[in-house]
Amino acid sequence: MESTRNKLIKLLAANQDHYISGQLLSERLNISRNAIWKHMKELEKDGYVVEGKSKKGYRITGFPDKLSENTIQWGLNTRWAGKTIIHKETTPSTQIIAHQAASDGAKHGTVIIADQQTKGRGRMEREWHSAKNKGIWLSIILRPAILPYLAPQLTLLTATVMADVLYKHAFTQSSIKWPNDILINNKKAVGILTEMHAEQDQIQYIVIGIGMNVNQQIDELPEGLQTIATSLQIETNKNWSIKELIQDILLTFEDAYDTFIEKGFSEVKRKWENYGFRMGEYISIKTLREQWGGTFSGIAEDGALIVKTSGGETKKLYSGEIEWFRDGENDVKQTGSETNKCK
Ligand code: BT5
Repeated sequence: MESTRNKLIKLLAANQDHYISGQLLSERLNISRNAIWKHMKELEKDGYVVEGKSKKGYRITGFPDKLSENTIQWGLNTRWAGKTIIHKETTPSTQIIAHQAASDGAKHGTVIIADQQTKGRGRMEREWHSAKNKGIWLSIILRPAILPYLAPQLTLLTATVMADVLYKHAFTQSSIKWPNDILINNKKAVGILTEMHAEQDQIQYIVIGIGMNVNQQIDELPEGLQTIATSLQIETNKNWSIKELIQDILLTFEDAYDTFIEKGFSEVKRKWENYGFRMGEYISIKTLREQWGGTFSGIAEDGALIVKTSGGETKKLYSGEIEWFRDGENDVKQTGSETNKCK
């Protein structure tokens, strides 16, 4: 059931340019006029500027910049993504809260967002740097009716969603580096972490974590990241609205997810391959046992990377060290790993 606050926010958002009477609000929401007044006071606490005039009613004239459940839901036109939002100013990791909420029964589409993470994590417990108010640190809880082995497809789907959002904001050069990094100008701007809880071949829930660097200046990134990471601010020299980007991500995600559930993986695969970093090029691969190379020719249904060797053999890669960057271009080697670490 949608909360009264959500309904109120929707009504106010749809009537931004005129007053809406307390009477009408109380009839629509089925609560007293005094209760409406109390909700307005709560919105003011969040930083909204509420104009209340006797005989005319209420109108919102000022919108806060900071993140909260209300500010994100204001103007969020999704059907299910982000209908419940848990916002924290600071938390070790939104993934931890999401797992807890999901095991307590949180609904499909519940979103956890933090201004700052003190123990943001990447795959294999790698660290994810998540400075206060500088980026998007969020987790989405999903309850898809798909088989657990298909879960990696949701990581790939999320990567295409993030690439689409960037493309829409004129980052036409962004690419997806297998399996889950989004690059702008060859530097990582977004990371994705998928964690799953499954029992007896049934997914209980999946948590998709998205980290996106937004408003960091270069010297606000840790030294070790300055040559390999970037942010929207670094790329464009302007400040971005984190709230609007979150809304955009949730809306784009919802559309892509619904299409995926309805029509399957083919659209995700097409999009992913379109954005794929070094697609069609020669890549060099090093595993514990051997070193080999071939042409990166696409992704498989199970999320594996497909490589065609010069001998004409097609191989699937799930983990191993890949030399993505040519000599001199960027002196980092990056490690690919199992496409999904499932809990
Ligand atoms: C990832 O892991 O890229 C997944 C990152 C997921 C972060 C989100 S934020 C919300 C949610 N809550 C969490 O606690 N996590 C998720 P991986 O592919 O393992 O990459 C980790 C590596 O990326 C690190 O070892 C660094 O080299 C690099 N890195 C760390 N912080 C970064 C940042 N802010 N921007 C770019 N690269 C970063």
